[in-house]
Amino acid sequence: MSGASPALVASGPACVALSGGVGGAKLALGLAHVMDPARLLVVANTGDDFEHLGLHVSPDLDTLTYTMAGLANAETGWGRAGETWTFMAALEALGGETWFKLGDGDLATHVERTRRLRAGETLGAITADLSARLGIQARIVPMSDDPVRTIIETKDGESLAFQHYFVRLGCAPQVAAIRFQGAERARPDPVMLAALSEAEVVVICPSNPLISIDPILAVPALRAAIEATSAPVVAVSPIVGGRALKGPTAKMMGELGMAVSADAVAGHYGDLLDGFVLDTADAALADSVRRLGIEVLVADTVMTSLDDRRALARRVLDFATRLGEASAGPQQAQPRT
Ligand code: FO1
Repeated sequence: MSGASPALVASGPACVALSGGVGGAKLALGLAHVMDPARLLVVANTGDDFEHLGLHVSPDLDTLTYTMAGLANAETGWGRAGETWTFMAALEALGGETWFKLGDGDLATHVERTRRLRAGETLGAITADLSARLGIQARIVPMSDDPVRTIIETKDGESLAFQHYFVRLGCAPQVAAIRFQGAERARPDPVMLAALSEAEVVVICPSNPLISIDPILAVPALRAAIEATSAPVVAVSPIVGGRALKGPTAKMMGELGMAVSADAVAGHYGDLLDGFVLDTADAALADSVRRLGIEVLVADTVMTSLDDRRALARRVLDFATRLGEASAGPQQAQPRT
């Protein structure tokens, strides 16, 4: 945003958002449109990352970056719009692995990220530079520069790297457990910890809680910083009317014995939350969420247009700000114990 007053920009991000894939990126874009984007820091899940064809692929970082840059493929929710597939066709002809589709433009991202990682740059530094080159003013930060890999333990005893479960096997295997390999040793970027200490609002975007948000919360110092922040923490339900809008969220929740409902997601995040945003279709669940000690906003959470994203972002920020003011009240806001 040109001409933003130095005080505004220098005061650090007012909002820290946690995001995974498609749903989260949509709200992150909405947030960037309704506030000073220089005060928005989006923490991206990297548990989906994997080595493929000798390349380091970071799907959720790329979905976020492409979405925030207006380059995302709206149909698939991943990769770039207007893609060509010459590389994939040539690879097929050579008998290479083509189950994970890499468009020609998208391939440039993986080649350049891999080159820079091998040259010793951190994932965070590379992400900041690629974002700046795409004109993105909000900050996109990987949850850690250390490797964290989501592993799906299936009911027939297999351990699957996430993309093999999600893409190669099309989420067919029954999930028995989900692990985040390396999370216990992963350190968050200090930029994120500083942002969380200065944040006025923390938003958990409507991403899959199990495979997009849980990996982020599995980074110990990051979860601790969210628990310690005096900023209100608000999550937007990824489940509407008992269904996930996209992806395997509902199937995985069911297989893990969770109720496939918006209030089950609120319970899953538990005492991290000050507020939860339910879709109007789930207004009847408001009391069961309030009984968890979590304030509720009922809103239209299905985002199909950019206006929907902006409208939801504005409502979420207003809701969180009201919670912040309410908790600030006469006594100073107490850091979460
Ligand atoms: N998802 C698919 O279902 N099929 C694909 O071929 C595929 C390729 C792909 C390439 C780059 C990228 O950044 C994402 C890609 N995805 C694909 C989506 C990806 O598996 C998911 O976006 C996340 O890992 C889960 O949100």
